[in-house]
Amino acid sequence: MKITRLEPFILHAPVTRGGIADSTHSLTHWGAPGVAIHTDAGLTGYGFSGTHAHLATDRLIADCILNSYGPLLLGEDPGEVRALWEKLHKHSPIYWVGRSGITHLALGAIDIALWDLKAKEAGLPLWKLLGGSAAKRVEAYNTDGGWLNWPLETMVSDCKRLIEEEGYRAVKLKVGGPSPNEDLKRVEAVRRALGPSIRIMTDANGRWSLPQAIQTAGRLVDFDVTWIEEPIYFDDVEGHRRLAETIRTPIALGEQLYTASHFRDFIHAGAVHYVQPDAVRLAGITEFWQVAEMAYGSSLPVAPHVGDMAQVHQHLCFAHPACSLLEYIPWLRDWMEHPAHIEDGYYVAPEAPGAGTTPTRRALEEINRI
Ligand code: 0YR
Ligand code: MG
Repeated sequence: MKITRLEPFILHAPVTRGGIADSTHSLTHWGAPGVAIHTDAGLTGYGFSGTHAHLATDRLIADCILNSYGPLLLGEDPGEVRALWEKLHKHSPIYWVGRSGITHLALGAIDIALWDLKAKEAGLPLWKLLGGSAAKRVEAYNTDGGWLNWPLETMVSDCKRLIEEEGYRAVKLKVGGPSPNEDLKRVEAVRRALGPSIRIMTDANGRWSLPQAIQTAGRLVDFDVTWIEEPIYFDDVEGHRRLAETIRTPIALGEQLYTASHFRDFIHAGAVHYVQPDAVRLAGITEFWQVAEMAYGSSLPVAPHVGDMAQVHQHLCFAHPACSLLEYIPWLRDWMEHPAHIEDGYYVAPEAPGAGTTPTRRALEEINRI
């Protein structure tokens, strides 16, 4: 099989209730700039990144896919995905201008499309190609009830609905708002409404300084939260190490880290407990696997961030032993051929061949903003 053509696309899907916010980001749409990789066998692989749907920037990613990496892929055998990853990752004219950021997101989308092709060629869902089992339990925790711009009553009733009507046993709440007391009041209100056996994750999206985090994250232990995510600035290894030594609540992070070596620094420093790689910010499934292996070897659980809205990560969780808990956010549901499916709080192993990344025809024809 040979690669004959690359065809970029840009999907912009509306988020819940027209707009969500955490302490650092606010957005109206989720972006999925990506690529269809066509072959002479008639099979097409799809892969995409995850963005805040900024059209000019998504076009840079699509352009990088097509014009920077594209010529390196034409005529190649897509089945040689690891060799192609090495070739693309180490192509010096590209990494000269970016070993992270736009070039890395572009490479991630390509890598995912190549794995999608490989699984489709094998006629298997990706998790099976990677050696996973459908009998594995992959629990979903839901992030879509806890946004910082929801009034307290809305957040409490959304979380109650997710637990009582939709069957989740774990939800994530955003913190890091202007008032630490308000943050704590919101977490306390949800804990009181949900009872002691539901798991609550908290996420400050990198907002606090170290002393703020020591003070506010230090008090989350009163509400038995599972973790505090990105308490301080994303890249600060030493700050997270000091915080981990100081507070009792475990630390989760990784959604903003671009490279496996950055994860190694956090892991070796003892600055992270729940490791949260995202295949669409790392350079794809290939680099995700490197991080998951590292975490597993360090006895750390991997709870991926879902910049792909879990379409790919569900496969990786059914396949990798470090992953048994996976975020869920529903924003790409309507634009995917086989949207991720959760029953009674657990992901159901997808049966369709591929990586779960095939957009619907309607998405490609009507939502495509290229
Ligand atoms: C905005 N999950 C997150 C929103 C989410 C963000 O980017 O999607 O809060 O990515 O932190 O853990
Ligand atoms: Mg987060």
